[in-house]
Amino acid sequence: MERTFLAVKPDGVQRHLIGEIIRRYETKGFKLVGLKLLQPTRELAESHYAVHKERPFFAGLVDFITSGPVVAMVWEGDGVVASARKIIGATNPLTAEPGTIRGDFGVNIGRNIIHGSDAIETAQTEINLWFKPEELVEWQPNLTAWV
Ligand code: 3AN
Repeated sequence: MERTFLAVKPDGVQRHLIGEIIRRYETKGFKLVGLKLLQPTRELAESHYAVHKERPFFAGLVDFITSGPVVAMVWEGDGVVASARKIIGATNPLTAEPGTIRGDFGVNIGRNIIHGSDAIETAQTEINLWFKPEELVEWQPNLTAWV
């Protein structure tokens, strides 16, 4: 089953958007299989954003992502990588469509609330970087047991 890595960035945590963001993926129908709050080390942040290391915003990006707690998540479902990106919206919150997370809550490209893997292979790399195998939970809902 396809999986993606999502992270509520320090701005999203500090603006109390954790619940709102989780709600969007839960109600869409994806399954949460990994979840933790952590303050990333510089080593983790530099590995995560390694593709951007030559970009002028790299140092600021690493400073920002390590500045406070982040909610790291793994979500599972058919087509979850592309769908999660659609729910997030464009990189620049000013051009992100209303109805997307960035379109609804952000104004600043350097403070764009949430990260989502951009491809299936990237998702696998990011999941392995942020989570140990034993931190991911395989589970099936038992919808008849609770009603
Ligand atoms: P996305 O998060 O939409 O995949 P990327 O991968 O192009 O966007 O960029 C990774 C992160 O780098 C963005 N989420 C944003 O926080 C930051 N970033 C991208 N472009 C800029 C920029 N021009 N100035 C500052 N930060 C940027």
